[in-house]
Amino acid sequence: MSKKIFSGVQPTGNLHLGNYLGAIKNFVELNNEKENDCIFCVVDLHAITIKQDKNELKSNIRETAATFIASGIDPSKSIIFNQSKVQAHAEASWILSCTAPMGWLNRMTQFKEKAGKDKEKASVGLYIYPVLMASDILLYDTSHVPVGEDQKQHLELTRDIAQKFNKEFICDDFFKVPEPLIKKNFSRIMSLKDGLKKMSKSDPSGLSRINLTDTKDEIVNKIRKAKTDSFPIPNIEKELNDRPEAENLLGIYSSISNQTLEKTLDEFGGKNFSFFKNELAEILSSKISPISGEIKKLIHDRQYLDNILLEGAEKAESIAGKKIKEIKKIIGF
Ligand code: AQP
Repeated sequence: MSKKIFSGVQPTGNLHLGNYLGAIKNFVELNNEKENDCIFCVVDLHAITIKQDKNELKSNIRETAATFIASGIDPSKSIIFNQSKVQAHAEASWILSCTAPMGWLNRMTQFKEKAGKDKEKASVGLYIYPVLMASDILLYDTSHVPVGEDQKQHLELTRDIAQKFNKEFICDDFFKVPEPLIKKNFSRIMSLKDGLKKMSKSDPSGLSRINLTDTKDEIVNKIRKAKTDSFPIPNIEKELNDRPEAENLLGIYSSISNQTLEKTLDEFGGKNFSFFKNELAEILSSKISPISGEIKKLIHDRQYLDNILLEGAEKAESIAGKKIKEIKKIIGF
C-alpha cells in the first residue's frame, strides 16, 4: 500500500549516527519503495528555537540537504526542501497553537530536557515546537512519519491536535491522523560516553557521537575510546541488562548490519570488547565513509543544492498552499 511520508531534520550541525540509524536510514528505505510519496524537510524554523549563528545556519541547511542525498534519498523521487521557504508552515502553526491546550504542551518531556533548569529563559518557540511539528506533518495529509524514538511523544500530540481540530470544526477526516514509523529495535542510539544519554548533536563532547562527516580515522578513534565495561560480551540478550554502554554498541553493530541483536550476540558472545570494537569500527567506516565522502563533495556544489531546495519548495508549496487555504476557510477567515 502506498504511504504519504513526511519527516524532518533540524539543520543544527553535527548530524550523527543516531540521526542516521534512527531516522535517515528509514527515509532512504521509504524513498526506495516505488509506491510511496515522500517529503523530507530541512526544518530550519525548528532550528531557530535555539539561537543559531546566521552563517552557520545557512551552511547547515545545505549540509542537511546534502546528507539526505548522500545517504541515498533521490531528489527526483522525493521532495527535499527547507521549511522556511513554505509560508504555510508558520501560518498553520499559529492556527494550531490556538487548538492545542497548554496542558498538552506542558507534558512534553523534550521541552523540559532542552530548557533545563532555566526554563524562564527558554524561547516561546522551543515551548511550542511540537505544534510546528504537527503543522508540518498535517499540511501534507501525511499517513506515516518515520522518526527516532525520542519523537514518539510529539507524534502522539500531532495525532491529538488533528483529532481535536477535526472535532471542533466538525470536519471529520479533514486532517489525516498520521501513524508514527519508529523502528522496533535500536530506535534510540545512545552517547558513546554515557549509555543512559541520547547521542545528540549538542553534546559538548565530540567523542560522544559519530558524525556523518567523520573520517575512517575519527570513527576508529571514537569507537576505541567508547565507554564499555570490564565483562566479556554475553551470549544472551538478558545478560545485557544494566550494561547500557555494551547494549548500545552491540545495538549499533546490529542496526548498521541490518541484523538482530541475537545474531550479533551469536557472532561475538564470549569475545572481549577490544576485538568487537575493531569489527564495529570496520563496519561503521565501510557504511559511513561513502556517505561522508559524498556529503563533502556535494557541499561544494552550492548551486546544485540550492536548486534541489528551490524545486522542492515549489512542489511543497503547491501541496501546503492548498491545505492552508482550506484550513482558513474552515476556521472562518
Ligand atoms: N540518538 C538518536 N537515536 C535515534 N534517533 C535519533 N534522532 C535524533 N537523535 C537520535 C532522530 O533524528 C531525527 C532528526 O532529529 P533532529 O535533527 O530534528 O533533532 P534532535 O532530535 O533534537 O537531534 P539531536 O541530535 O538530539 O539534537 P539536540 O542535541 O539539539 O537535542 C529525528 O527523527 C530524531 O528522532
